Amino acid sequence: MPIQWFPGHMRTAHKKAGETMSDIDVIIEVLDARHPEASSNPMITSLRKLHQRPCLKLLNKADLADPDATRAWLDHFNRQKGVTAVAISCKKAGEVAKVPALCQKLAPHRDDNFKPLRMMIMGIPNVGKSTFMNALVKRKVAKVGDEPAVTKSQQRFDISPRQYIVDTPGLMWPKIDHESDGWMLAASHAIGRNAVIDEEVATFLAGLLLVRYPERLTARYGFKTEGLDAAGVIEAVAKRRGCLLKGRGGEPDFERASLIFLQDYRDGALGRISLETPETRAVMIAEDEIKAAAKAAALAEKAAKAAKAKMPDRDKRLSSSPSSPPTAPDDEEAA
Ligand SMILES: Nc1nc2c(ncn2[C@@H]2O[C@H](COP(=O)(O)OP(=O)(O)OP(=O)(O)O)[C@@H](O)[C@H]2O)c(=O)[nH]1
Ligand SMILES: [Mg+2]
Repeated sequence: MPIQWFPGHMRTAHKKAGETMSDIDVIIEVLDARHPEASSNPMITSLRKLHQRPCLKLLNKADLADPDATRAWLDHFNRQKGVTAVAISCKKAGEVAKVPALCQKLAPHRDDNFKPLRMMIMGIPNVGKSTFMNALVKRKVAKVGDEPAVTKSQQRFDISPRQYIVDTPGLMWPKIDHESDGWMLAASHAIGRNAVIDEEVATFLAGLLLVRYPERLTARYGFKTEGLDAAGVIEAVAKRRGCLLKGRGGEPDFERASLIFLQDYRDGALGRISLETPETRAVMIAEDEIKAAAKAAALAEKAAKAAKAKMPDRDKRLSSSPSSPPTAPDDEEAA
């Protein structure tokens, strides 16, 4: 089942974000550097385009992402109109401190007490928006936590008479188009736990790591990956970490092993991992398009069969006759 998560408070938060944006100069969109496109909320893009606001994309948690993939993503985003992209880690104060100057470049006319630079932090849940705000103002003004939807309302902080910043609640959107985006978001804990099954998310992540980073699995858990499938990886983690169901003859506890595996990815214990690159994303989109076309063709065929089944017998005979017009009988030709 594809993952969807759009709780009610986000609809309200989206409306409020649109209202606040009218009085904002630059949008700071925080993305997860491990899957920046999967963590790009199309509703945020639409809002900023509607309000014609420049955007600084922060590929945050770069300390957890594969540096090669991050470089490729920066090239990709920096080619987009009205967008500047940088990779940072909110854990590094020096990287955070550079951000206001980058925003100032995007709105050079807003640089005095009468026209302060007005910045707004936006993004999906749990990408580090509030951590960024705290790091920027060097104080714990916003609550943070490693779970989605910690921030529930907007909060403004005046950095100086010339600059202020607004933190906003994490926003998802009503329908995630690509199924694998939902899995990536869930793996990185951007989706509420009530909307996902951890074992399924862990199995998705295991499958991806088997293809792209098998050596990390061996390095972390000490098992060889040859011949294993995704479920086999979780089973092997269960055995290595002693996750066995009590009184069931040593059967693996998939649930507990899944949580350990997901936490290892989220904490960076598996090393620096990116779940997508511009290339893998292009392939995924092409594959999804082929699947969608096949599904549409199957539906059309089913609809045509159903329509034919409803036809009276005479019409059925006509509709199954060749499409070229029947030739006239010899005697008509002669006449
Ligand atoms: N490793 C790493 N962890 C980070 C970074 N930035 C934030 N985090 C962690 O990510 C988790 C989420 O941070 P928050 O700042 O609460 O995220 P948010 O985007 O405000 O989340 P919501 O308010 O729920 O939308 C916290 O556990 C942070 O410590 C980073 O650059 N690197
Ligand atoms: Mg927050």
